[in-house]
Amino acid sequence: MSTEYESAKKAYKAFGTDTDLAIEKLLGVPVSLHCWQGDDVRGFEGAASLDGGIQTTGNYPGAAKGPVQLMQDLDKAISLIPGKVRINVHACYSVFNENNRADRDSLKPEHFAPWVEFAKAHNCGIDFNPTYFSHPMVKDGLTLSSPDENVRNFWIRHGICCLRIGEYFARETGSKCLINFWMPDGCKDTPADRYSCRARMADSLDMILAAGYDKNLVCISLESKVFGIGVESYTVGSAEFCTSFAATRGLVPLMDNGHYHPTESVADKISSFMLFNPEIALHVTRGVRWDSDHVVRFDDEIREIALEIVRCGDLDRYHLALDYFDASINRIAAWVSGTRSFLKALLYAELWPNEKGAMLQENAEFSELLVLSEEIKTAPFAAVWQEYCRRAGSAAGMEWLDEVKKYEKEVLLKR
Ligand code: RNT
Ligand code: ZN
Repeated sequence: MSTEYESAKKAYKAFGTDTDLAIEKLLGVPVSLHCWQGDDVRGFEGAASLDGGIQTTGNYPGAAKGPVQLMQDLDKAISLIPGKVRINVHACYSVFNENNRADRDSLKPEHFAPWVEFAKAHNCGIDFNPTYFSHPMVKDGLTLSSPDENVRNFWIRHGICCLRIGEYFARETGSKCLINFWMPDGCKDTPADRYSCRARMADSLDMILAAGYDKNLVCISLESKVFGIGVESYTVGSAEFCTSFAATRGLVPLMDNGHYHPTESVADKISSFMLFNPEIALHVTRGVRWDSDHVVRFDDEIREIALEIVRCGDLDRYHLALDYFDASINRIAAWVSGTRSFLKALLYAELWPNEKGAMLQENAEFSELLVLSEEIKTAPFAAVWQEYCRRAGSAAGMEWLDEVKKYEKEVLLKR
């Protein structure tokens, strides 16, 4: 333990927080790492381009091609992230051989066996996402809400396949799998009939749920969105749609903080969801103007979200996942930096004198609350972060980037 840490511990104690306790707590919290940062959301099906209202920009060299490279890169990223992780896999990351190719509506657990192997090697759980984009059966921008019964049934079958795959992940890893449904369905221009689309979406989701799933093995979340590129005027799975559907079917609501109007605060929404749901899920990301998927930074928005996470309930009631993709910088650096920034925010939130703050608010001592909120910002956070990294067996400073640069030279640039 460094002398810097010893003095930081004292400084935080003066604010009423215990740094050792904060570190211990955070070391037990898993963050779900999105596999799609490593290959610009391309997947392993040979998709020509990404659609569904999301886009990656940039052509930094070394993007992973195929499962071997992606898992090798993810392995590198995990080795540089301090703390516990899970892996978050999308259905378009199925691994086929010559004999078992299958379309999205007939995917089987065996197509994901290499992911189970990877998770076992890292002693971590797996979360899963049906892939409702980058596929010829997305017709006129619609999947589960399509008026074409062929299209709709195809995607219903896809959803059901994914339930089985999630159960398989949970059985194999011994850890419950979160299956997150996000559908890009929407319209570029003002629709004439919002209601029918939403009714079909609800009916399709109900048909998927009617196939049944083992609640001990999986939980299902529904992710809302306000708009996407090319679907600017209407998104079927809006906040109200997803929140209401999840609440009435016992699903977990998922908020992606890039999926709201820019002045809306996901931090503000967390307490309401936590009041009415046993568990909630988050996609932690960074919205910049029209894009919802920039690399997470240790910024005000993320700190505020982390503070609310810590203040609103036990950390095991949250499913915390990352969701961003940047093809303009080293993809492993993006993975590691974004995850470390989120972990920093969680540590920052654990160190905040939350109880004291709540008491000051209750007593209407707003001057002191303001001063406390400002003073805590300059508390010796770096020393506690360094100690956290040390206990997690990772480098605290920029040393990890040297590893990434070495890997880039030796592996990525040779691809
Ligand atoms: C898109 C959603 C969704 C995707 C991933 C790839 O806006 O955030 O979660 O990013 O499923
Ligand atoms: Zn998301």
